[in-house]
Amino acid sequence: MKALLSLTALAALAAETVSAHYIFQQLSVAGTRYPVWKYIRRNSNPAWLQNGPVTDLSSTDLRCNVGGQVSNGTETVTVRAGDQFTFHLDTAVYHQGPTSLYMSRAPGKVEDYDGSGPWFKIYDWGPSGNSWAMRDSYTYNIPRCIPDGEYLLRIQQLGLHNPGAEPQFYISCAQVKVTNGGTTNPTPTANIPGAFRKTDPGYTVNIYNTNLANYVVPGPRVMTGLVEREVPAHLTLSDQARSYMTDKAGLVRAASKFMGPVVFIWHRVFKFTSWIN
Ligand SMILES: [Cu+2]
Repeated sequence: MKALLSLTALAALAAETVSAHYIFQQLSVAGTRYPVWKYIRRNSNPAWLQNGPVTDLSSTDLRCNVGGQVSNGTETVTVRAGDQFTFHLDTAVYHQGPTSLYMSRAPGKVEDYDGSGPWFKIYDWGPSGNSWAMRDSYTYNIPRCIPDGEYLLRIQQLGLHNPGAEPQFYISCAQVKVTNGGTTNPTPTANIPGAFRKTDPGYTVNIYNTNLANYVVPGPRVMTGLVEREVPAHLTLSDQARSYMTDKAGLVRAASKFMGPVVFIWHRVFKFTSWIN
């Protein structure tokens, strides 16, 4: 019986391992979509494992995927602070869980940077009711306030679909050079590994029997000081409201419920007026 059980477990593991998962493999910046793996560090997994997850919470592979500590010839794209960017996947995300965006400033050239410095978070797509933002692309903006310099721009989707098994981290890092930035050194920050712990409620949660209204996405809080203009116009109203809610600047937070719809309408009016001009 025991042998049969482990055989079943092994078969399940094999099925999970060889089945295609998904990976963030393509970057757009300010409306230009670049070829697959251009400006994104490609993991060193064999082809059949290319879109597999990282699960070891103590591994440096959590930074930029397996082998992602080195640039391995990846080029760096110049972006303006405030620019919109998109990470595209090979296959739409299909494991429930949150998606987050992080950045970490390289001390020098990002092509020489291993991601061992502090990371700050710029956005979370958390649950909405019981549903998750499971998409084939995720779009946000480079914060306007961060200093010029070269950064790793990291996206992470955490697969929580299999309670009891290890949650799965789907990760990619792009190399960006930020220009036209500001003077804010974002806080809070965390190191990777270290930012995600086995005890985090957002990591241990059984998503199928929990009220997700108070779900907290693992990792540091979204950086303070993000302002309205960084909320992409095409996001849904609830996405916009949530992005205000994650900003701990008290004033913005207090005004969020009222300002969300106002900004949403403002965007629409603005789009319309730019269209008729
Ligand atoms: Cu999978």
